[in-house]
Amino acid sequence: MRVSLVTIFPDMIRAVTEFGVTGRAVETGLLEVCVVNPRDFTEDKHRTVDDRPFGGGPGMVMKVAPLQAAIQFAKERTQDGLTGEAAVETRQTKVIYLSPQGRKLDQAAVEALAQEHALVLVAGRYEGIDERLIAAEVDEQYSIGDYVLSGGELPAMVLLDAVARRLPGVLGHEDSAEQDSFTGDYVNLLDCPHYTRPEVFAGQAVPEVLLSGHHGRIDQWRRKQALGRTWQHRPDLLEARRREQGLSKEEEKLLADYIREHKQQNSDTDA
Ligand code: 9D3
Repeated sequence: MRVSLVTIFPDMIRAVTEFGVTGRAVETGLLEVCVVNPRDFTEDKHRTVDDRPFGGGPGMVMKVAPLQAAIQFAKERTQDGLTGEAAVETRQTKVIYLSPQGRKLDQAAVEALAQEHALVLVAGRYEGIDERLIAAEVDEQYSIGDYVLSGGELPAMVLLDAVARRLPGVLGHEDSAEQDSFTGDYVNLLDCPHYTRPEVFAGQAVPEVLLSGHHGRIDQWRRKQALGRTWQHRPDLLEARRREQGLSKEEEKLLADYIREHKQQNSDTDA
């Protein structure tokens, strides 16, 4: 996949392109990232990238001309070197503006974006970008949650990280369990708890079943923990699970057992 990211802070993006799973995706060419700086499209001596808001008030807005030139250049960069059918496909480069006004990014949106050939991600600074530039150049807007950040770079990197992990070949088979958690058995469930050595740590033993070597019982225990923790901490997700995947007879029993044990524990501590 080709991604062009528009930002006045290009160095921030190295956190995605140079580290970990996403760094490897770039290294192996499964993901091509190019960073485009609106400052390089300014024409004045001070290379100005902000402008005053019509109507007055505090705060600045991204200056229109350099930002538009950067977005258009970024779009072209996703098509460089492509001819014929590939160019036709990529002509539909999707332009995404990271914005507090956007739809909340979730895994379903990530899966859909991972199907695209090319993306342009626009990160704003200051109070944001001119509404007419959104109308002229932007296809979709995403927020990453209801809290105030200083700009769109971290959200763009969050989106890019999430999309990159869903590209074919980016996760090795060592992460096949993780594949399941998106596509199969663990959709809309929180993860089960994890343990490693030593067998007793801070006075707490590892759950015995995990030392048993009995893979059927271990899978069942993990499934029960995943269901129980989702019930406890994310009832909204459990509801989505019931609606979208449904719970099997087996899962209903595991969850009922977890809830009964949980309530038993609470009445023990109350007493
Ligand atoms: C304090 C500034 N606010 C005035 C009422 C509006 C505002 C403008 C610009 C708030 C945040 C930002 C910068 N944020 C983003 O560009 C952003 C963002 C976010 O802040 N939270 C969650 N998702 C996103 S996506 C882009």
